[in-house]
Amino acid sequence: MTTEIHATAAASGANATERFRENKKATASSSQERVNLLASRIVKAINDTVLEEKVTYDEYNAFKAWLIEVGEDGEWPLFLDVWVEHSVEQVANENREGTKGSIEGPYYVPDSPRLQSPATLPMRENEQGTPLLFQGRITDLAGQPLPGATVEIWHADDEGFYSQFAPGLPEWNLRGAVVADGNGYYQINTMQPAPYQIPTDGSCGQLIAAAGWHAWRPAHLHLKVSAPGHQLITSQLYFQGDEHVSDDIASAVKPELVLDPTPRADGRGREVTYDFVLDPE
Ligand code: MBD
Ligand code: FE
Repeated sequence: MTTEIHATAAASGANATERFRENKKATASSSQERVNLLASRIVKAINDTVLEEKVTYDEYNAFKAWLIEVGEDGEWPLFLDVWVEHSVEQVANENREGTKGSIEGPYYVPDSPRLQSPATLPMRENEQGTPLLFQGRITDLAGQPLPGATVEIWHADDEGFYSQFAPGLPEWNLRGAVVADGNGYYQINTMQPAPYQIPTDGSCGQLIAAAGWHAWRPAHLHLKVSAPGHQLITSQLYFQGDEHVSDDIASAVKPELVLDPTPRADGRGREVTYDFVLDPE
């Protein structure tokens, strides 16, 4: 069992690293002045911590060993997305007027199957969990519908596993790009995701245990919503009643992003309506 879990964490880290390299190839280059500013501030923050907290050689060497392991485990995407991305997202979206954004996290895969609304996400015949009908409207800031808008959605299964980052799942399980109808409405049939626990046997898990933190993110749907002439928004939605909504290890919950699904009239799981509002380009 331990080996199985270890293999999962390692594979997940390696996949996330590989994905990042593929997706984010074309990064803008910063000026020498900007690199100097940012690198100097980060190095200074570390040195200030060492001096103020009187860090010992034992602690310095433990830190060095841990950093080496993060790389070996392929957990840099996980570490950065859990502990740093939320601030980057806050800065990036501070002037948005429409739907609130949230972090992308390490498990996005582009080019998922394109589906016309109303859609059912690819899932196994015996997919476990509570069915969820997720629906709503995509409009501009003035409330005008945006026909042809697309809702890209990806999320964990009922056990907290993401396809392509855990073994044994079909390639596009619980991933899809759903095209809204002519009135900007989308309807997505999926399965309620489970809360997500960060792999406990990798270097991030070690840090969490050593610091006495917890490893949980609340259950969440990941989304990228777009429409021609409008800014793409990357966001996440959560579920009321989940204890980790107020205690997300990735600090990525905002009150506007918490859903409260209701039981469906036909008794088949739950449903919830959430409208997206996109800022102009
Ligand atoms: C996730 O599913 C996630 O969304 C983030 C941000 C980090 C780790 C796992
Ligand atoms: Fe996630």
